[in-house]
Amino acid sequence: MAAAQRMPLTPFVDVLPLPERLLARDHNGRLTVRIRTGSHGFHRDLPRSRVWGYDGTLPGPTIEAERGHPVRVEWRNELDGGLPVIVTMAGDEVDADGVPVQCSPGLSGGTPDPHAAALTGHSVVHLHGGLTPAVYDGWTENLFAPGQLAVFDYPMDQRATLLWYHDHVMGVTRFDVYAGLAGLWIIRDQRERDLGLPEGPPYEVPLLLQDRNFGLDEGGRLTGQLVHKTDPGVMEAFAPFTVVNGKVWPILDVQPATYRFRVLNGSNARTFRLVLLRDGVPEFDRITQIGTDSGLLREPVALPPDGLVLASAERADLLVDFSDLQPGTELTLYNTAGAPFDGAPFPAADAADAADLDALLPYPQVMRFRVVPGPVAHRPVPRELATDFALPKPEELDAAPRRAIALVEREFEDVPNMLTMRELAVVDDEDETTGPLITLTDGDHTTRYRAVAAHFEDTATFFPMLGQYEIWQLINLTDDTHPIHIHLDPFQVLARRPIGWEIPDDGIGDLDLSARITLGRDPDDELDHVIDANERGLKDTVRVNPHEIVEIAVRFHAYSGRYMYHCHILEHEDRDMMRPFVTMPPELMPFMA
Ligand SMILES: [Cu+2]
Repeated sequence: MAAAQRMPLTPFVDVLPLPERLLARDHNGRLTVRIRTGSHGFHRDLPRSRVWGYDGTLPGPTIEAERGHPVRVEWRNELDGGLPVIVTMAGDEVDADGVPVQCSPGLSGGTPDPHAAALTGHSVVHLHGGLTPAVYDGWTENLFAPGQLAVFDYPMDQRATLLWYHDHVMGVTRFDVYAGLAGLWIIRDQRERDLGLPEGPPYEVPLLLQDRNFGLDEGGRLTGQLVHKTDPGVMEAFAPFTVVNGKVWPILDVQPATYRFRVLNGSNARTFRLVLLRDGVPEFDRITQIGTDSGLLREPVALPPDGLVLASAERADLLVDFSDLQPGTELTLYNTAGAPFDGAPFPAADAADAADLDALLPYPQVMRFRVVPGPVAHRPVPRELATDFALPKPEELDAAPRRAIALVEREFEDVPNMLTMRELAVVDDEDETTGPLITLTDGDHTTRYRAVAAHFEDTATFFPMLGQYEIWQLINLTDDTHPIHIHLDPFQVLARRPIGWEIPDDGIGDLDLSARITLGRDPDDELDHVIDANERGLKDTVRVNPHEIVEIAVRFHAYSGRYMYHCHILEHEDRDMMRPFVTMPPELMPFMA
């Protein structure tokens, strides 16, 4: 483990900003959001940064809506000027001192990517987690240029939860979101009010976690220029500075009360594993998780012993009790997840020492809470939360179509790796043995598959029928964790199953894939492959760890059309880890060719 570096910016000096709230009910459900170039201060000691933001701000305004009350948003693209991010690939993975270049600011000898510099601000907005008709879902190729607008209708016929809206442009989502195009969207409903959960300030606080990097001037001083830097060995940008609601390492004054934190990991690629320390000791007992991606869990749960893991796009609804603490008490939130994240554990008690340059985690600090004088307001945690969902019944799963998807990384010499989702079709004919095959062996039983789709533009092969449960098997044949997101309806995690796999040399071609997969634990595999208690809710993004098959049950119910599913590591999504699927009403299925 390489030693920690000195922090180039003073931590915990900027107050945590709270994004502007845009309450749909105050505008009769009709909102206008201008997508604009803006100027943003990431830290007290940094020059201001040029950004792209919704309403020109970073994060964008938090839109708050009510279940059952539709919201119409006029998204006006008023961007001007080029992409406010310098995109570069450094020449080497480490600098002259042996420090990984992604742990440092500046370009590390890389040249600015001219194609990224030439981007002029085409946009399309996706409401992540929204039950949205296909025409308003933000199809990745349906762009609107500066000067154009899109009017999207969001029915809001879904459970209360924290969603987020962000850019989704084909091939460049990683740059547009990094430039600032992300904002929160909260849906509220009567169930949450009946439970007496905090709503709005001061006790409900959104926390949008991201990582960012900045340029250096000739004198080696930080500029505010946003830099998206990769290197020849790591295709994702893992930036050294953790930003919460747009500020690097902020501080929040809290009263001795119970707070509700709505946490989103909005990073391009970095996974967070959050640990709260007081005087160097983990403080898990004061944290209760009540909700996940698609709203309330059935019952409150404690955090996993190593900390709260959130991969890109995952959310957590937390109650944190500060009511017993004296004014002046400080608690610091740390991240212990190395990058690229592979699920490897890290003891929570060591969180303050989690800095690890080799794991591209130079500064584990996230933010600080400081207790200030105020009325003591302890709020009990409700024992029962959601009552509106259950696991699918066995008979519903017996009839469920099963779909298999292999996650595959194809390596190239001179361009970034290509990550694809290989949709697999069962090969029924025992005599069919020519060409590449994928075999999945479970004890005495072997299923043979062939890859039938690899790239986003390949023909759609998934046609889920509305109202019917499906089981999707996500098979990870890479060494990293991938957060897989499915648009439209949420899903439930049925199983995490350890696997071993072998891919022969040259086994990963363009559409071709040869692999031998065996259910059961690989001898070198140290992951526990459990479903965490906080994953037993309705999810829209699930982590698929190395050496693992994740099985989910999903049922699309309301809207027909062409949607997407993809890895939410934006560098993967943009390098082809995304595929379409088409939901269809049952009565149309007989007419599908
Ligand atoms: Cu991925």
